[in-house]
Amino acid sequence: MMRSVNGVKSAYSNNLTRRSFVKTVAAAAMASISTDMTLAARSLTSLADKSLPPASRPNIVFILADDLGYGSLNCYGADKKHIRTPHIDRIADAGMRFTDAYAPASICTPTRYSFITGQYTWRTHLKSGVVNPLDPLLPDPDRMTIARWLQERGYNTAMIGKWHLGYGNKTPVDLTARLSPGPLDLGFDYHFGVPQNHGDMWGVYVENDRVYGLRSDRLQPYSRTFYGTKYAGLDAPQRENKKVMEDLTNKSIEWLKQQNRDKPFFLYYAAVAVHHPITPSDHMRGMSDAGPYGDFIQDLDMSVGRLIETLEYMNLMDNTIIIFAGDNGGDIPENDPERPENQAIAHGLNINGRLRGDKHTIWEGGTRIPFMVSWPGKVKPATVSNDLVSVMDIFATVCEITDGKLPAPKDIAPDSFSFLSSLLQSETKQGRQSIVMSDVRGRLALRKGHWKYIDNTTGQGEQVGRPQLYDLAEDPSETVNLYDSHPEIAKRLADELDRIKQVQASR
Ligand SMILES: [Ca+2]
Repeated sequence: MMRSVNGVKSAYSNNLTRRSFVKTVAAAAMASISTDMTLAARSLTSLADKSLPPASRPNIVFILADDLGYGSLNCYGADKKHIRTPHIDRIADAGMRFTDAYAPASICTPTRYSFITGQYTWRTHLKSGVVNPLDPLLPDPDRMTIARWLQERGYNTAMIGKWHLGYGNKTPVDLTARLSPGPLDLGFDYHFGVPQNHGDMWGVYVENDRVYGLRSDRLQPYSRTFYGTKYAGLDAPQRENKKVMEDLTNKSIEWLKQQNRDKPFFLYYAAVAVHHPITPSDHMRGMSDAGPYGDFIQDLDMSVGRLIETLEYMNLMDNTIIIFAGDNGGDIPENDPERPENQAIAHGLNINGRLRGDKHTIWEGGTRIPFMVSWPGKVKPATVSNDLVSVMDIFATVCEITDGKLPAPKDIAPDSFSFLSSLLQSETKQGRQSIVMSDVRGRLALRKGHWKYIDNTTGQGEQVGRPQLYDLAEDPSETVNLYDSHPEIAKRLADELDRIKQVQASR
């Protein structure tokens, strides 16, 4: 199962084996006999019983990468001569890797909204684009979220990392006041966040409902962000771009170290890598063979490794589901060969694999994402699924895992389909049959089976070009528009897209 990556992975796994062995011996010596027997019994049950108990409480760690392309991991085809991603690959080795997973949109905010609520973002007032740095909280605190769902079932919950869903209830948000409503009002017990991304105008972290380390309400804006906007100038510790991944990972590890076997936990870890600005850590600089962008991908991988290692040292892995996903496709800046993304391409890295388009676009390169799930004793190691799944589906899947059934879609997770049957390779496949995706302007597309229909109306009602139809089985790079030659298929998909738009819940 473990492949040798120029010796990297084999050495890593040997180390882990040795560490795990030491840890096991130490744990066994310390544990009381009764605890030991309980653990052994639980472990035997999970191995023998492939059908899920009516209610189970595994720990859940969801790792969301930012702007990570479909071709930017070794387990999704990136050549090891360009970049090395041994830790993320290990999740695929230990569990199931999905080939046809989608973000609900090709930009940051809608994917994060849909993960938390199980609802398409275009059902809200946000018909295109993202939440801006001074916008209020997008999710309605009265709506059930995945975090509150788990909190109500006894989980400790935390959101650490890129938030990008706004704070407060007015525009512009008062950065020096209490940032409420926010993540704590959506079911998270703890929050340590980067408001938008590590290049944003806030320049600081948020802890729970305050700017982290805020000393006074004095503002002293100076210097400009990556985007040319003035920094807010808050009187608080300023983020250092190249250290943000490490800071977020350290905070996550601190939080994980407070967890134990007695109470389940849910960690939503949202990395800022590999969104621009491309700011690899000092440690990783020059270690990849694809320039700074490759180094930044490897920083992401290193953080994932540190999280997994923590769970392993704490002996929590056997009851922990790890889900890893991208939030949208890789970003390929136009007309600027100096940008690190384009340097990586020049080195030979296919950021989005062979898919057409990139972040912001309606093409597969904008919305098809790396997605994998490990769950010891439940998900068979090193399996690959081509079932249609979405980041938005994690909510319903979690509902089925914790309750053994799904809540009515009218109120909870209305566009979320459980993929538990895919994970467990059940004989009766359920899951979703189609998925809607949107681009930066709110233009929608529908994938059903191997067909993809692209509508030509934006979220603001403008017409762009003509409708399109692609056969992804024959033409995964979306090169030949079949709209004119297959009008009946195009109409069938267009009708389904209309139907999903009209109803309140597509599940
Ligand atoms: Ca993103």
